Amino acid sequence: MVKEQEVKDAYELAKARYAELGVDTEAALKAMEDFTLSVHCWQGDDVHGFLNPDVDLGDGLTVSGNYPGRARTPDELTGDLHEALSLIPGSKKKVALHSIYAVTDKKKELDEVGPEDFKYWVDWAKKEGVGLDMNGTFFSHPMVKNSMTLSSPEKEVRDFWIRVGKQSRKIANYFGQELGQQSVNNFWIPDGFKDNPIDKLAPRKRLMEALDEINEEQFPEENTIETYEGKLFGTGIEAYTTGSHEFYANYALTRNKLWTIDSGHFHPTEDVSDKFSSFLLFGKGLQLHVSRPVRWDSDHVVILDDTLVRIARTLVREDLLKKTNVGIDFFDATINRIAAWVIGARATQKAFLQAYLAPIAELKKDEENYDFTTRLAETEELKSYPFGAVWDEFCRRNNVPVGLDWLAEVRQYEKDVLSKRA
Ligand code: RNT
Ligand code: ZN
Repeated sequence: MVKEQEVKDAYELAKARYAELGVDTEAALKAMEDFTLSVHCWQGDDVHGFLNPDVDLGDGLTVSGNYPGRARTPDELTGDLHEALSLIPGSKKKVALHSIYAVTDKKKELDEVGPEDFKYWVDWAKKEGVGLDMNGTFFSHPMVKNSMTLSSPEKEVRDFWIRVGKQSRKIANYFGQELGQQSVNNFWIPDGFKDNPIDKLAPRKRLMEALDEINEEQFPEENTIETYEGKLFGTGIEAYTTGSHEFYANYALTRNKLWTIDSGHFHPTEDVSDKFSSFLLFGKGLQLHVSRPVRWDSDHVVILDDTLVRIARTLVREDLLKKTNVGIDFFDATINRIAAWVIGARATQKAFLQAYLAPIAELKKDEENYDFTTRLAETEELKSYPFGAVWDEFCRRNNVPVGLDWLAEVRQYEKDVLSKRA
């Protein structure tokens, strides 16, 4: 066990070191108290959901591994989420759901689930003190025809998915109403072609019209807002993605909605953090899906790597967090799933804390005065400042385990709960 006094002492030393550079660690800790992180529910059950849990995950999504203890019921999933959330510091958290996580009393189709089927989650969220975000589910269902949903040439197929989209908005509105905080409703649809299409325009036109139809009903924005997630490609749709980045950025801009940037959905050499200001100078806001692509959109557990550091730094330095919702999106079934949540969430928070621990105003002045020497010298030196001591103090103040102590708790939970799942 980490000794509390040592954490406090180390923090005092770190505070003094940062103060030399004009950085106020207390201000950074305070900023972290206001930082909201949306934790995706689907890491807990490998994206099975409760509606058709046996349908194979397809449509460009892959979860590998079969680590024991996958959550199979609503109570198992909320139990696991509760355990994970208790090991993640910070007072503002949300949980992101999908249509397939509806808890129904009788068998229902995907396009039939509505607010009444999410009462279970709302009751739980109230108890847990978290907000809820939403995602309509447009995959893993027989109505995905030839890799198409909302852009299908068949009206019957489009109409089915339009109903799914409309219902997802009602559900998100219900979350906002009940929980008193805006529910961000994310739309990702897997549509595309494996091989070169003749007509790239027509499917996009159908997708645009279907989204407009989904958006006909008006809901108060304080309850919910829609956000749209594009992709470069998916397995099985290598040649053409209907919902490309440009498609959704333009859709979001012209409809006054949000654009989702999933860090796994770009070319490996693209710096996603460079897109924030380019969009936000014109657009209403962003939703992030922080993920980790290893060679492709593999959805590895997020770690504190350069990409994540750049994402956090950019949002903090450019003061864009007030227009950006940060969520995580990954699924790894080769490791303990609760550990996966905790590692990914804590890495994301660490990146933001580190971003706050910099003399940002002074660095901006240096830059404006063409003092690129100080800019480089200081940002390099900062990398070895005692950031870890401030992070530990953040955990201590939030009553969550410091350092690796959380792993012992996960191991205990694994022994008491997960290992008993057949
Ligand atoms: C898929 C998208 C999408 C999903 C979740 C399950 O490529 O990233 O966000 O991961 O909706
Ligand atoms: Zn995503």
